[in-house]
Amino acid sequence: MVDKQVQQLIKDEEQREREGLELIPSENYVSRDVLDALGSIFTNKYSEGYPGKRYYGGQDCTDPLELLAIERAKKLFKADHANVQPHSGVPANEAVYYAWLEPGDTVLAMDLGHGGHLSHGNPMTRSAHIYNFVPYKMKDKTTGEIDYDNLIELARKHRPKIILAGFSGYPRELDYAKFAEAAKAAGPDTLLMADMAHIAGLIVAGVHKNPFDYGFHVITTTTHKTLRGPRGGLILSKGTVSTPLRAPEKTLENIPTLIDRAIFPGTQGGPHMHTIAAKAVAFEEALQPSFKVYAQAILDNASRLADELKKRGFVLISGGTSNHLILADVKESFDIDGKQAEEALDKIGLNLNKNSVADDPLPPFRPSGIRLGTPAITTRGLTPDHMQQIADWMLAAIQNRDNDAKLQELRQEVRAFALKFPLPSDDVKKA
Ligand code: DSN
Repeated sequence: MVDKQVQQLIKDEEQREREGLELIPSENYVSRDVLDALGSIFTNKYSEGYPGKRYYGGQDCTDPLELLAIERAKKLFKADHANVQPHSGVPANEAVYYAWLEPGDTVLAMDLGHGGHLSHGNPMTRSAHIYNFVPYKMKDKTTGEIDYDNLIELARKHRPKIILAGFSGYPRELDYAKFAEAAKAAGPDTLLMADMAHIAGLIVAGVHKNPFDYGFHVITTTTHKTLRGPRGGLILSKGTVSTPLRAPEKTLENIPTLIDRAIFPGTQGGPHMHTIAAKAVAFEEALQPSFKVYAQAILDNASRLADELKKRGFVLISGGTSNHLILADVKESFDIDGKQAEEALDKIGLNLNKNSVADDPLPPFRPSGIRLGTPAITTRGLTPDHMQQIADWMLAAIQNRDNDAKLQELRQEVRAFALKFPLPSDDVKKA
């Protein structure tokens, strides 16, 4: 590479990833094939529109590429339609809102502090300025159960146009049948939307339930978390796909077409074809039987890590986990805040993130909790028997957070351990 400054930073990042353990639950390590597709010549091409209906010439290779990605995505999620163009999760969610809602319409979504995502109605976001978000919450943070009676009551009272199931910080499975019941209470025009960004890989592997099996109309997701693809977004839907000249009527049956129009030209311009190439590769990888084994291993590791942390005094929101992520209240456990814990763990090469806990009395930049998960370390090859060691290191780093010599000693231990587990992108280039 001619640019030595950037080259050095890439090398440094590779070393950081290699010598540490990635516990941020929304991150993963992609394969060499995904990286190769992402760094391919498709980045040069403009392709506004959809296969067969582009606004630029020279689409001989982009059309079959996008169609391939679409077919694989549909097969993975059992969807009628896939839009593979969203640049990431927030644009995917915003496009669904734009496709179905009018300004001022109501969306019922999980409260951010109880596990929801910023794009589910946080007042700082553009969507919250346009639409009316009503939050639902957990009934009890010690079990993590959602207050489904209240969800149904809110649906009856506010008649939302969208009921949104999904989260970025919730460690349990959702009861999709209850969401379907709430949609029934809200009225016949209520769109059931699932933001499955965190657990998409678990769903396509069949180790978690698929919301489409419970009457959901739309699933949005990112492609880079448990799905282990490039950074990007994806929208799956049920309904009829058509190519009308004018905007179709806003009916639930027309959702696929409404979503396509909401992505382009509604909210995005040219698709990133190099990312779509990498998504297609990741989808094919996720269709393999080995991906099911991987997804089950994520769950096994998370469950064991939760148990080991509890044994060492970590208070866990919901008492444990049923998915890939764990939320610990370190304020209650050790009387430190999440920022202190994150920084101590960073110093020894265990990367996770500070996180608010339900009804957190502390502010978001210095919250009471930390969030961690197992998708990346499972890709790296760690098994449940390694979780005891990780829990030991976490406790030691927190207890010795003011002892630099001890933290350095722990850093050496983590480095030596991590180097035994290669990155998947180390695979030799395939022909
Ligand atoms: N930032 C992602 C996460 O970490 O969950 C969600 O957008």
